[in-house]
Amino acid sequence: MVQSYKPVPPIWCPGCGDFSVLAAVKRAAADLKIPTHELVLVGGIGCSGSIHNFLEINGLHALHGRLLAQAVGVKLANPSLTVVAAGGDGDGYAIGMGHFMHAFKKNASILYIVMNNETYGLTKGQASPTSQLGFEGNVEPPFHSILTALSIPAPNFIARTFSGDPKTMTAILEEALRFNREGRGFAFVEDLSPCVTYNDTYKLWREKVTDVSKLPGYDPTDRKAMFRLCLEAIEGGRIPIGVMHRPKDGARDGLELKLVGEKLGPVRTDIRIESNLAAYQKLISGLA
Ligand SMILES: Cc1ncc(C[n+]2csc(CCOP(=O)(O)OP(=O)(O)O)c2C)c(N)n1
Ligand code: SF4
Ligand SMILES: [Mg+2]
Repeated sequence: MVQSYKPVPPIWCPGCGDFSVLAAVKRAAADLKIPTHELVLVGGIGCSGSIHNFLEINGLHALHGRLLAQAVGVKLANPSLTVVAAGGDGDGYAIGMGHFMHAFKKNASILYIVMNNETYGLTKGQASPTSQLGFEGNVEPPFHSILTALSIPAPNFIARTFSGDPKTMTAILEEALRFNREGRGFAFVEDLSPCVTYNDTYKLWREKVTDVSKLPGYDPTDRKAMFRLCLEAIEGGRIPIGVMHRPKDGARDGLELKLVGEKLGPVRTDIRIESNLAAYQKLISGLA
């Protein structure tokens, strides 16, 4: 008998920014008509990382900071799947930083959503890599994921959304998922997702977010110009949001196409002994 796991109601605090991400992921998957059995969500560790428990899809709870490695593995095992990795700023930019950097370079066609609340929500509000100076005694300047993403010259899709604007977030997630489903590579979307319990930034962020597409000189195909535009916005005390990079050539450059090709991938490979005996015997005799 096949049994299906039923999603449970979210355990997040009322008003948590992660609710908008949940709604936008649901809406985007429905709009793109992605069958639920073809959608896999790999969650990180943190409040945000429990998102897959609230969706009727295939979910995997990764180790802290290791969700990208596992999501890339899922994609390579079966490239026909739509794979989303989702976690927090602590998960992605602290313990997971090594995987974060390499994900841009590897360029597997997966979507990575980071719910950035500038704190470790689950462990009760300590400073994270994106925390502002002074937050919980933090003496380090905040890490800027968008500037880092833009500094890696790879054909990725890069964007930032705000939980206070779920409609735009849905449109951006749809574009990111289409990008992945066309085999064009890695899509990174950071959502500004306030933690209403330990770092309620809704009011401040609403005042500070700046849609980059409205800035003079906006061109998301021009990496250098976008870096300058975002850096200037940050230095001017603004928080840039919107699509920051979109490769113009439409190349199908996903890692899975280079390593697995158009085939269905290892999970669909016939590994029965009787199917592979001749090849195995040939291999062994070659070693003798
Ligand atoms: C290896 C390991 N180290 C530390 C922890 C403790 N821990 C659990 S969640 C978390 C950080 C959560 O912050 P974030 O990723 O920003 O997610 P949020 O709860 O804010 O959504 C930490 C440090 C852990 N679970 N595993
Ligand atoms: S502690 Fe913060 S991040 Fe966690 S569910 Fe509550 S509001 Fe959301
Ligand atoms: Mg966090």
